[in-house]
Amino acid sequence: CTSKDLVKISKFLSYVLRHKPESIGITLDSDGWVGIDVLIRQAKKHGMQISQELITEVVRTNDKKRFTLSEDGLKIRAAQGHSTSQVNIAHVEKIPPEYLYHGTATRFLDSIQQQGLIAGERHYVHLSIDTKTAVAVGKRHGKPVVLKINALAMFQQGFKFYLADNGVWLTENVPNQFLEEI
Ligand code: HQG
Repeated sequence: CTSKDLVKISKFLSYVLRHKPESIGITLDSDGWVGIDVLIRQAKKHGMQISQELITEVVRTNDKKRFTLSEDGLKIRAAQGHSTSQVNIAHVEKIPPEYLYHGTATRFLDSIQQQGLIAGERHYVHLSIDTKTAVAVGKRHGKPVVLKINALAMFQQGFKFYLADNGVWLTENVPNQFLEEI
Protein backbone atom coordinates (compact mmCIF):
# COMPACT_ATOMS: atom_id res chain seq x y z
CA CYS A 1 0.00 0.00 0.00
CA THR A 2 1.63 3.27 -1.16
CA SER A 3 1.34 6.75 0.30
CA LYS A 4 -0.79 7.59 -2.74
CA ASP A 5 -3.30 4.92 -1.66
CA LEU A 6 -3.34 6.39 1.85
CA VAL A 7 -4.05 9.87 0.47
CA LYS A 8 -6.88 8.45 -1.63
CA ILE A 9 -8.40 6.76 1.43
CA SER A 10 -7.91 9.91 3.51
CA LYS A 11 -9.80 11.94 0.90
CA PHE A 12 -12.56 9.36 0.83
CA LEU A 13 -12.81 9.41 4.64
CA SER A 14 -12.90 13.22 4.68
CA TYR A 15 -15.72 13.18 2.16
CA VAL A 16 -17.91 10.66 3.99
CA LEU A 17 -17.05 11.58 7.61
CA ARG A 18 -17.13 15.36 7.17
CA HIS A 19 -19.47 16.10 4.32
CA LYS A 20 -21.58 13.35 2.75
CA PRO A 21 -22.08 10.25 4.93
CA GLU A 22 -25.33 9.64 3.04
CA SER A 23 -23.34 9.15 -0.18
CA ILE A 24 -22.43 5.64 1.01
CA GLY A 25 -25.52 5.13 3.16
CA ILE A 26 -24.02 5.66 6.61
CA THR A 27 -25.29 7.82 9.44
CA LEU A 28 -22.96 9.54 11.87
CA ASP A 29 -24.04 10.08 15.45
CA SER A 30 -24.25 13.64 16.72
CA ASP A 31 -20.62 13.43 17.86
CA GLY A 32 -19.56 12.39 14.39
CA TRP A 33 -18.79 8.73 15.11
CA VAL A 34 -19.50 5.76 12.88
CA GLY A 35 -18.73 2.09 13.47
CA ILE A 36 -15.68 0.97 11.49
CA ASP A 37 -17.36 -2.30 10.50
CA VAL A 38 -20.34 -0.42 9.01
CA LEU A 39 -18.01 2.01 7.28
CA ILE A 40 -15.97 -0.79 5.67
CA ARG A 41 -19.10 -2.66 4.56
CA GLN A 42 -20.79 0.40 3.05
CA ALA A 43 -17.57 1.61 1.42
CA LYS A 44 -17.20 -1.77 -0.28
CA LYS A 45 -20.74 -1.56 -1.64
CA HIS A 46 -19.73 1.74 -3.22
CA GLY A 47 -16.55 0.45 -4.81
CA MET A 48 -14.04 1.51 -2.14
CA GLN A 49 -11.97 -1.33 -0.65
CA ILE A 50 -10.71 -0.43 2.80
CA SER A 51 -9.72 -2.55 5.77
CA GLN A 52 -9.27 -2.05 9.48
CA GLU A 53 -5.47 -2.01 8.92
CA LEU A 54 -5.64 0.67 6.21
CA ILE A 55 -7.91 2.84 8.34
CA THR A 56 -5.52 2.57 11.29
CA GLU A 57 -2.63 3.51 9.00
CA VAL A 58 -4.47 6.56 7.62
CA VAL A 59 -5.38 7.74 11.13
CA ARG A 60 -1.77 7.33 12.27
CA THR A 61 -0.06 9.00 9.30
CA ASN A 62 -2.51 11.78 8.41
CA ASP A 63 -0.65 15.08 8.19
CA LYS A 64 -3.31 17.04 10.05
CA LYS A 65 -4.58 14.29 12.36
CA ARG A 66 -7.93 14.64 10.63
CA PHE A 67 -9.39 11.43 12.08
CA THR A 68 -9.76 10.01 15.57
CA LEU A 69 -10.39 6.41 16.65
CA SER A 70 -12.57 5.80 19.68
CA GLU A 71 -10.88 4.39 22.78
CA ASP A 72 -12.21 0.90 22.11
CA GLY A 73 -10.98 1.15 18.50
CA LEU A 74 -14.41 0.31 17.09
CA LYS A 75 -15.43 3.76 15.86
CA ILE A 76 -13.90 6.57 13.79
CA ARG A 77 -14.73 10.25 13.33
CA ALA A 78 -13.31 13.35 11.69
CA ALA A 79 -11.70 15.59 14.31
CA GLN A 80 -13.23 18.77 12.87
CA GLY A 81 -14.40 20.41 9.69
CA HIS A 82 -17.87 18.90 9.36
CA SER A 83 -20.31 20.47 6.92
CA THR A 84 -23.05 17.86 7.39
CA SER A 85 -25.90 18.78 9.71
CA GLN A 86 -25.83 15.24 11.19
CA VAL A 87 -22.89 16.25 13.35
CA ASN A 88 -22.44 18.77 16.06
CA ILE A 89 -19.52 17.53 18.12
CA ALA A 90 -19.61 18.46 21.78
CA HIS A 91 -16.08 19.86 21.66
CA VAL A 92 -14.31 20.44 24.95
CA GLU A 93 -14.67 24.03 26.05
CA LYS A 94 -11.30 25.46 27.10
CA ILE A 95 -9.62 28.64 28.22
CA PRO A 96 -7.55 29.71 25.20
CA PRO A 97 -3.97 30.96 25.29
CA GLU A 98 -3.49 34.72 25.18
CA TYR A 99 -3.09 34.73 21.41
CA LEU A 100 -4.27 32.45 18.62
CA TYR A 101 -3.66 32.82 14.89
CA HIS A 102 -5.74 32.62 11.75
CA GLY A 103 -4.30 32.38 8.25
CA THR A 104 -6.29 33.81 5.42
CA ALA A 105 -5.74 35.38 1.98
CA THR A 106 -5.13 39.09 1.46
CA ARG A 107 -8.18 39.29 -0.83
CA PHE A 108 -10.47 38.55 2.16
CA LEU A 109 -9.05 41.30 4.40
CA ASP A 110 -11.52 44.06 3.48
CA SER A 111 -14.47 41.83 4.16
CA ILE A 112 -12.93 40.51 7.39
CA GLN A 113 -12.38 44.07 8.54
CA GLN A 114 -16.09 44.73 8.06
CA GLN A 115 -17.57 41.50 9.44
CA GLY A 116 -14.81 40.03 11.58
CA LEU A 117 -14.02 36.34 11.05
CA ILE A 118 -17.11 34.29 10.35
CA ALA A 119 -17.54 30.52 10.15
CA GLY A 120 -19.07 30.53 6.67
CA GLU A 121 -19.72 26.95 5.52
CA ARG A 122 -18.22 25.47 8.66
CA HIS A 123 -19.53 25.29 12.22
CA TYR A 124 -16.63 27.37 13.58
CA VAL A 125 -13.75 29.67 12.70
CA HIS A 126 -10.50 27.68 12.86
CA LEU A 127 -7.55 29.07 14.80
CA SER A 128 -4.06 27.72 15.45
CA ILE A 129 -1.53 28.17 18.24
CA ASP A 130 1.30 28.95 15.83
CA THR A 131 1.83 31.21 12.85
CA LYS A 132 3.40 28.47 10.71
CA THR A 133 0.14 26.51 10.58
CA ALA A 134 -1.75 29.75 9.93
CA VAL A 135 0.43 30.56 6.92
CA ALA A 136 -0.15 27.06 5.48
CA VAL A 137 -3.92 27.38 5.94
CA GLY A 138 -3.94 30.88 4.40
CA LYS A 139 -1.99 29.73 1.33
CA ARG A 140 -4.87 27.47 0.34
CA HIS A 141 -6.85 30.60 -0.52
CA GLY A 142 -4.25 32.88 -2.17
CA LYS A 143 -1.54 35.23 -0.94
CA PRO A 144 -1.39 34.36 2.77
CA VAL A 145 -1.68 36.81 5.62
CA VAL A 146 -1.74 35.98 9.32
CA LEU A 147 -4.12 37.53 11.81
CA LYS A 148 -3.32 37.55 15.50
CA ILE A 149 -6.38 37.06 17.69
CA ASN A 150 -6.68 38.34 21.26
CA ALA A 151 -8.21 35.04 22.31
CA LEU A 152 -7.92 35.45 26.07
CA ALA A 153 -9.52 38.90 25.92
CA MET A 154 -12.39 37.42 23.91
CA PHE A 155 -12.77 34.63 26.45
CA GLN A 156 -12.83 37.14 29.29
CA GLN A 157 -15.68 38.90 27.52
CA GLY A 158 -17.74 35.72 27.27
CA PHE A 159 -16.74 34.18 23.92
CA LYS A 160 -16.42 30.40 24.01
CA PHE A 161 -13.41 28.46 22.73
CA TYR A 162 -13.09 24.77 22.00
CA LEU A 163 -10.09 22.56 21.37
CA ALA A 164 -10.66 19.87 18.73
CA ASP A 165 -9.10 16.40 18.98
CA ASN A 166 -6.38 17.45 16.55
CA GLY A 167 -5.25 20.64 18.30
CA VAL A 168 -7.24 23.10 16.18
CA TRP A 169 -8.93 25.83 18.23
CA LEU A 170 -12.50 26.70 17.35
CA THR A 171 -14.76 29.65 18.09
CA GLU A 172 -18.00 30.82 16.55
CA ASN A 173 -16.80 34.18 15.28
CA VAL A 174 -14.14 36.79 15.91
CA PRO A 175 -15.24 40.45 15.93
CA ASN A 176 -12.69 42.69 14.27
CA GLN A 177 -11.66 44.56 17.43
CA PHE A 178 -9.91 41.36 18.55
CA LEU A 179 -7.94 40.98 15.30
CA GLU A 180 -4.61 42.33 14.30
CA GLU A 181 -2.73 41.77 11.05
CA ILE A 182 0.88 40.66 11.61
C1 HQG B 1 -12.26 33.45 5.28
C2 HQG B 1 -8.10 22.97 6.72
C3 HQG B 1 -14.34 37.02 3.97
C4 HQG B 1 -11.31 32.69 6.15
C5 HQG B 1 -7.12 23.81 7.48
C6 HQG B 1 -10.90 31.57 5.22
C7 HQG B 1 -7.95 24.41 8.59
C8 HQG B 1 -13.71 35.44 5.47
C9 HQG B 1 -12.15 31.32 4.40
C10 HQG B 1 -9.37 24.24 8.15
C11 HQG B 1 -14.43 36.09 6.49
C12 HQG B 1 -12.89 30.07 4.80
C13 HQG B 1 -10.08 25.57 8.04
C14 HQG B 1 -15.11 37.27 6.16
C15 HQG B 1 -13.49 34.35 7.33
N1 HQG B 1 -15.03 37.69 4.90
N2 HQG B 1 -13.66 35.91 4.20
N3 HQG B 1 -15.83 37.95 7.08
N4 HQG B 1 -14.28 35.39 7.63
N5 HQG B 1 -13.14 34.38 6.02
O1 HQG B 1 -11.45 26.60 4.24
O2 HQG B 1 -9.82 28.56 8.16
O3 HQG B 1 -7.66 20.39 5.15
O4 HQG B 1 -13.63 27.24 5.41
O5 HQG B 1 -10.23 33.50 6.54
O6 HQG B 1 -6.04 23.09 7.96
O7 HQG B 1 -9.14 28.38 5.71
O8 HQG B 1 -10.01 20.92 5.77
O9 HQG B 1 -11.49 27.78 6.51
O10 HQG B 1 -9.86 31.97 4.38
O11 HQG B 1 -7.78 23.80 9.83
O12 HQG B 1 -8.67 19.36 7.18
O13 HQG B 1 -13.02 32.44 4.63
O14 HQG B 1 -9.32 23.60 6.89
O15 HQG B 1 -8.14 21.68 7.21
O16 HQG B 1 -12.13 28.95 4.36
O17 HQG B 1 -9.51 26.36 7.02
P1 HQG B 1 -12.22 27.56 5.07
P2 HQG B 1 -9.93 27.87 6.84
P3 HQG B 1 -8.66 20.52 6.25
